Amino acid sequence: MHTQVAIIGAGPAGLTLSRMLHLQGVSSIVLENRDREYIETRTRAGVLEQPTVALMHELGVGDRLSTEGMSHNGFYLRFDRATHHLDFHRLGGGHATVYAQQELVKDLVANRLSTGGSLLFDAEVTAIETTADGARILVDHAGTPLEITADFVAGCDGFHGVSRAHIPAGRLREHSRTYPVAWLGILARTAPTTPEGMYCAHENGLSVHSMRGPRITRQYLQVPADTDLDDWSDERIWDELALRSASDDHPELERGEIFDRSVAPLRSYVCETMQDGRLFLLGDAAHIVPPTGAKGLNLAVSDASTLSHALGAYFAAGDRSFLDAYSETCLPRIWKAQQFSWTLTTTLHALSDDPMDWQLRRARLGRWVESEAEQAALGEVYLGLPFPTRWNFTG
Ligand code: RFL
Ligand code: PHB
Repeated sequence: MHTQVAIIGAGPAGLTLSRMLHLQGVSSIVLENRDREYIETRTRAGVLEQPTVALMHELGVGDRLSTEGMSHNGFYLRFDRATHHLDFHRLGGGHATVYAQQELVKDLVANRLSTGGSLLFDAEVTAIETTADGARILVDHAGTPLEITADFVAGCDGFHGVSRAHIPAGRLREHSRTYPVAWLGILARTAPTTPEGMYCAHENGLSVHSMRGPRITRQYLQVPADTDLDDWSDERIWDELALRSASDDHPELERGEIFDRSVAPLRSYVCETMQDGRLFLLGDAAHIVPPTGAKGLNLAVSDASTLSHALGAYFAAGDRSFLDAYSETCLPRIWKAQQFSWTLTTTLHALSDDPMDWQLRRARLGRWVESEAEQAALGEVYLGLPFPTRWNFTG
């Protein structure tokens, strides 16, 4: 089987890339080692930047996003028992949209299948071989070996995928930071705590109060990195969420049935370079941000935008310059998102017992709520910096 671009992984990066290539007349095959139901129900991100939403509309996958996505002007911050709204829309225009990652994945999968896309589930890539003018991919397709040849390979297989290891160690510069904390995330049947998402900084640690609809909330607790979910009963989760979000200006947190729970580590990681010959890395395969600030999925989509543009230029006019510049085009935006996530992470989490650290964090939080200049700067990144390059899909 031959294709112009073999895409490893059907997450937001791989599926978005496949759709964009299709619109540019470039063929691709998406290889996903999980089944369709698994990737369409995996609970993960929820906040989409403005450029991500705009792109999804251009790609013809914005219908449900328009009707079911919740458009937010900013977010709430709560500390010292007081609630503050950071209204980024008022300061600079734009909105963030709350829409579950698995819903976006469903929309992209449905679109690719209905437009003749080649998407193989239960297809685990076991080996990648690249030469100067192509690539060979070995796949275990539900127990049957399969070989695919391609002009290019897009490694969209997440942080634990196989494609990053294909770049020779000597060419790879890795930057990594792990945090001593994780996020315990739940989905619960309750009304949203605040009309838009909220971060609460408390001496016990961060709590985050987001939503997935008028009666479904997504909430997170900072917990130690080695947390065992079995140690967290529903009552303990609600007690801790209530304690960390207690305020003098809002009623106590509503409790309800918890129907999904997980623990995710916090990590910052970037690998430079993001390419080697015919192989390109996108999304979590190349970089990870801690979830504070909600940048991961959006970075994956931004990389897909940059690579589809570069591949489009190559296949349309034989111009390799955008492909050659892929890493250096992506990395400045990735580092700005890393910096933003790191600032939010270190300001909102309790990462030390030193009282001076808390005073420094409070001072920064104080500036964020009192200064419109600080809010405008935060808002620019939260709502989404422009994508580095973009194919014009409208015309
Ligand atoms: P994905 O989504 O991990 O997809 C990779 C896919 O590759 C497949 N795969 C393979 N397929 C074939 N052969 C192999 N050998 C393979 N190895 C792996 C996997 O099965 C998978 O389907 O990567 P992608 O596309 O780069 O997307 C990245 C995002 O998923 C991730 O950054 C976000 O979920 C991060 N994130 C958030 N991002 C946001 O933008 N906004 C948020 O609000 C937000 N909240 C979050 C988050 C991540 C979280 N967790 C669970 C880490 C909240 C949390 C709690
Ligand atoms: C979410 O709604 O899942 C969410 C909200 C804020 C974050 C991360 C995730 O920082």
